[in-house]
Amino acid sequence: MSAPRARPLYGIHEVAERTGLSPELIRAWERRYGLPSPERTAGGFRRYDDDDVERLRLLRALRDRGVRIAELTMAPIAELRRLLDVEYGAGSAGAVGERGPSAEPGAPAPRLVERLVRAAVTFDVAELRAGLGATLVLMPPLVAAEEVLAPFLATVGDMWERRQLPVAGEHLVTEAVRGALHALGRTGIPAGGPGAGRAVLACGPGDQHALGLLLFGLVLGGEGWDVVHLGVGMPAGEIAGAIRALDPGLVGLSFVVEAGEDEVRRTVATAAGALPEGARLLVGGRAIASLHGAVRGAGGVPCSTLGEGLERATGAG
Ligand code: B12
Repeated sequence: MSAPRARPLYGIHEVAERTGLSPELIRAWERRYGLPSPERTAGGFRRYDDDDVERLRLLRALRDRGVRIAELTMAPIAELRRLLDVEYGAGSAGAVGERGPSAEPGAPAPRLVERLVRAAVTFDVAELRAGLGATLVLMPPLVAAEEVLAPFLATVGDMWERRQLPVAGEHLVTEAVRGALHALGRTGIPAGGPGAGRAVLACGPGDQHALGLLLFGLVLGGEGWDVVHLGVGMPAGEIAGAIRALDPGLVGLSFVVEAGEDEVRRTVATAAGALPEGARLLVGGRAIASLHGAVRGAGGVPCSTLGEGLERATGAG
């Protein structure tokens, strides 16, 4: 018989603080792997005990050392500690500090970002491809997208804006990321996983910023969605026509360059009007940051991050 469960103590934000994992990722692990399975208050809020926090800290440390945590779903805490100490030579007490191991200078995600930025700046194409390959092979899609590719692309974008990287460097990076995603088939894994439906993704009318949706496609593909990219600069009527033809369970729109509230509202409402019954319409991108009310009013679900998009895609919260 298992030992009695310790008294639940922490809310999800405190657990996020203690483990260095985002609340979105903690919920995603629970949904995907049942890890951990916290108590709920009468109001439905998650409450985690010390064992849950310890398990999440250990899993984060192992994941940061390149271990696929899907393989550790059933492992007891003692086994996770042993793995970390013996197989990965960490010494669990030291390796898993209050903020979690990604705060360590040697953690893989920041190291990969640094490696990729260096490759971009020096036009080292082979190293760029190798770094992207390592990211996509070693890390679960949400982690690869949120912790490596998004910060990498944001850094490259900032450098390009400040003229620290030529246009050619920015294009090289965009094409390398696109190429790596296609090569690994991560932008369009056929339906069959937990998502098991079709997702149609499009940039708003006149918007040429493709990378946010490319990453969202990676994340959705990892969950089994059959991802169809309509690409950049899509007029509202065209998006609606494609939705009717493709019959998706999920539509994702991105607005990065400011289009104005009217255009966002009109595009979202037109897409919402074409949605099949039960399908969801998620809307993201920096240009909707102050337009969440307008997006909701037009029938869309505003999303601030890729993790939130994934949560909304599956209906979990
Ligand atoms: C690269 C870039 C471009 C490239 C895009 C290349 C490509 N293939 O995508 C090109 C050269 C085409 C371009 C053009 C322009 N750009 Co530009 N661009 C950028 C830059 C430097 C980086 C954007 C980027 O790719 N970031 C990386 C991605 C991964 O992050 P993201 O887009 O923020 O998306 C994240 C989230 O928002 C989320 N997300 C996004 N969409 C969605 C959707 C869903 C459903 C979900 C769940 C999540 C989600 O996921 C991502 C990961 O976190 C930004 C400045 C910056 N540093 O961010 C300017 C920027 C976005 N551009 C800007 C502008 C003005 C333009 C131009 C008008 C001309 C110009 N001055 O350069 C044209 C406009 C073209 C058009 N009509 O769209 C402005 C927009 C400002 C504004 N207030 O509107 C910015 C902010 C620069 C600036 N500081 O002025 N640009």
